[in-house]
Amino acid sequence: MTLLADKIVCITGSSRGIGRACAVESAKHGATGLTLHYFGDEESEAELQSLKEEIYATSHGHCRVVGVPGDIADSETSQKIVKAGVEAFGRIDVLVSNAGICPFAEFLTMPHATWERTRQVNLDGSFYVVQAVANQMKSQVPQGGSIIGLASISALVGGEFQCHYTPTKAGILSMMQSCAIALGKYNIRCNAILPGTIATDINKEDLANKEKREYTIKRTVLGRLGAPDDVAGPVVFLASDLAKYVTGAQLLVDGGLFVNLQ
Ligand code: RM4
Repeated sequence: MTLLADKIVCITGSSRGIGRACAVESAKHGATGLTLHYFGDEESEAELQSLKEEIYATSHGHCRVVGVPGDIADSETSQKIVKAGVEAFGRIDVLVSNAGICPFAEFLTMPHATWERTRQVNLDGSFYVVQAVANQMKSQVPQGGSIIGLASISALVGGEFQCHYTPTKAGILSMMQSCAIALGKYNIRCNAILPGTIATDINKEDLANKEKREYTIKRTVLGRLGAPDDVAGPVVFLASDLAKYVTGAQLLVDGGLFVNLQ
């Protein structure tokens, strides 16, 4: 499996969940360098260390990893990510802008801080890292690369306790559409992945509600919640040269959750 042979891949929010699965799948597909952003607290530090070991084992030492801790909502973090990646590998071929949060909350009583933090991490953070990496992809030789924004089914539909979250996912989808136009001339492709309900830390508490869980599974045509590696495969496809003529596109990865009206 070498869809990403000799590619340098950068992933934000990589220490767990979908980001982690994308890192492992990229190594499996022959990536030689991974620039892995993670939050940097004690928990994510330990996760990153175990991920490094997993990637070393998976790639038989073929894939090198550079970890970059930091709050993605801080634009400095994106500068650090690009600097570390270029110093280690000389270039960035793929960006998976994945870091995100979803603190489920009731709308009318939601503190403004919850809205602000969710917007800062999910949307501002995506903007900062996409812009920083795109500038690198424009200046490197050969020029270009593939940028994948992790939007969501929630870019297309609402959620009662996600009034602060769904606008950020719609924003990421829209950003990829406009960036595709702005960056095509530099051979940079920009696409959005729209995961459905993927069982990870982000929704563990929400899906602990038996009724909500059963409703979601029943509505999902393929009859199960998604797993992180269900998303990693489509990400590797969009990152690879198999998708060399794909830009400005959106790909639902939701087991049929979106279409299943009746
Ligand atoms: C996704 C989608 C899922 C939810 C997670 C937290 O974008 O909204 O349904 O469980 O976010």
